[in-house]
Parts: sequence; structure tokens; C-alpha cells
Amino acid sequence: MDYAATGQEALSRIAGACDLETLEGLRVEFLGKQGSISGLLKTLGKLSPEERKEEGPKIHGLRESVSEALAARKDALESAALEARLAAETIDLSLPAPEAPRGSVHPISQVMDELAEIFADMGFAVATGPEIEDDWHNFTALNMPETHPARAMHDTFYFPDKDDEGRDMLLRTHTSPVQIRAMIAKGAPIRIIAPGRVYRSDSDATHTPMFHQVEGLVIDKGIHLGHLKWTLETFLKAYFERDDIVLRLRPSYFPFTEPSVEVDVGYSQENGRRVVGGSGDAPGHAWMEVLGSGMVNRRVIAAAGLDPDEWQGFAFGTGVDRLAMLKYGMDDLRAFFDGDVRWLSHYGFSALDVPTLAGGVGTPA
Ligand code: 2U9
Repeated sequence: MDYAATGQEALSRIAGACDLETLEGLRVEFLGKQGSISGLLKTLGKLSPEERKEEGPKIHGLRESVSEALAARKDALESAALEARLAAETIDLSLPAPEAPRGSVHPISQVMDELAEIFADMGFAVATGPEIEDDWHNFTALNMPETHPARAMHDTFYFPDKDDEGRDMLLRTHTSPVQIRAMIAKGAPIRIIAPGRVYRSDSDATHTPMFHQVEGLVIDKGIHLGHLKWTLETFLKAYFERDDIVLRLRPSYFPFTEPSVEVDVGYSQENGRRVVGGSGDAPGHAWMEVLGSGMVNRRVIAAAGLDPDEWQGFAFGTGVDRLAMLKYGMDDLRAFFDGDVRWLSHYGFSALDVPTLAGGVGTPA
């Protein structure tokens, strides 16, 4: 058989294939299971050893050259196709940007980021802890023994079982246990804020069973009420982005602080919205409570394993949801937790709107 002629014909047909489909057809025709060259290979088995020695290398050589030619032609056709596509494709840089992503940062997350930024600037770290707590960390260590009436006031959600140490388990009613844990773990001095979810069995227009708090704790030597007042004033001015914030401190009572102080800010009513600023005693103004605070009770310092004669401190707490409503003008607390996409697209923030003290912690210009 004239393998040279067969080879010539195959190679010239391969060179003439002008698209990948035709080339694939040729591959099947020559090298496929029923292909002509495959057929030639099969004939080798029927030959005598001498003939096979003679014919074998020729047929294998033929198959080799055809398969090399197929690969080379495939390469050439593929690069030609890519070249053609690149030449044809254009990008219109004047087209509008693709539709913006739908998701947005929830106002509560945004406010928590703002709080972290403001307090970081005053040297506070952010501390977190478990939402399922035991009654020692949530109550006892905070100077609320079993019989303390404040325990009942918290409308606590209890779990049916006790933990391994025989303590009642509950959903934390405030973030204070985070700070107890931080004091025990890290000792003093300490400067932390503890933002997070808290739970109380309470539900109406202004209360949801889950809400968000941020609490702050400073423990150091020689800390007094002046440090507390300056810190809260500096925080409120940065948060509301106004210099005319006026604080009023009123004596109060919390089991974990002594003395305890409730903090009011002056505000006025503009277009049906509360606008924080000015003295609450000025014309057209009133006072509104925004924070609870006080000097940490020495019994709490001792419960966390520190010597209250050596270490003093102040603490404060406030509702994040309410802070968000005041700053961004929402009037219904329950909408925070409905997950209504229309509400979220109205009140949500861009993921790129990261609060910074330098750029302003509030709404973008
Ligand atoms: C430790 C010691 C003391 C945290 C404090 C308040 C006052 C307070 C309420 C405000 C509104 C909770 O969201 S709210 O219902 N909080 O008034 N919180 S002092 O005191 C602490 C915390 C931790 C170790």
C-alpha cells in the first residue's frame, strides 16, 4: 500500500480545513475508532512477523504525522478564532456602570461601627461575649443577688436547664456580663465598650424582646465622675456631630454603680423631629434621657477579682436602637427588625460608607 500517497492526501485535507468542525470531522475520519488509519493499524495483527516489521513503522509513522498535523491545524484555527474575536469585541467605556448592589448596611450595624470608631479614638477596645449567659455573670457579679428586685425588673428569658456549674442559664439582659468577663480575664487597667444584642421579655411599640445595647467600662487608678462626664460629653458630641450638645446629670440608682447618674441631653423639635443640641432649659427645648451611668460599685470590682481600694472606674449604658432612631430619624422601633427591603433601602447605608472620625461618622454629604 502506498502510505506516502495516503499521508499526502490526509495532510493536504487537514491543511485545507478552514474551521474546527471540519477538522474534527477529519480526525474522526482518519483516527477515530472506525477511521481509515485506525483500520490500517488493525490489519497489522493479521500479518506475518516479517511483514509486520516492514509495515508497522510505516503505519505508525503515518498515524504520527497525521495526528501532529491535526494538532497543529487545531492550534492555528483556535488562535485565528481568538484574534478575530479580539478584533471584533469592543468595550464602550461611556456606558453607565452596572446596577448598584441591592444590599445595604443596617442602621444598627452602622451605628455600632460609628460607636466603635468614636470610642477607639478615646482608647477603648471593643469587647464581645456570649448571648447565652449564666445568672452569676449576668446578675450576681453585678451586685444583684438572687433576692434583688432588679432581677425581676429585667423580665429575663430563662432556659429550662442549669449549666455544668449548676447555675441558671438565661439570655443576657444587658451586655454588662461581657465586661465582668473582660475584667476577670484581663484585669486592670481596662477601657472597653461592649456592644451587642440583649433580651428582655417585653414587647410593645417602644420595646422589642431583643434589642441592642452598648455599654462602656473604664477601670484605672484615681478615676472620678469628672472623667465620666468628659467621656460621655465627648462621645455625644462626636456621635451627633455637633459642638452644642449640653448634658444634664441627674442622680439615679443602678445596683452596679454607686453613685449612679442618668444623663440627659437638650433637644428641640424641628419639623416633627427631635434635634439634639442646646440646653434643655432654653426656649423651645427640653431634656431627654440618653444614657445611664455611674462609678462602678466597689462590690462589682471585688466580684471581678480586683481590689476596690486600688482600682476605681466608671461605666455607662445606652440603647443602640434608640441612638440610631434619634440620629437618623426613624420613628418606629419595630421596623428595625421587620426586614422590609423598602425600609432597608431607605434607611440602609452603603457598605463603602465606613465611619471615620476624619471623614465624619454620620451620613455622607
Ligand atoms: C460593669 C459595671 C457597671 C453599665 C451601666 C447603665 C448604667 C444603664 C441602661 C441604659 C438603657 C440599659 O439599654 S438600657 O436599658 N443602662 O443605665 N448601664 S451603668 O454598668 C456596668 C456595666 C458593667 C462591670
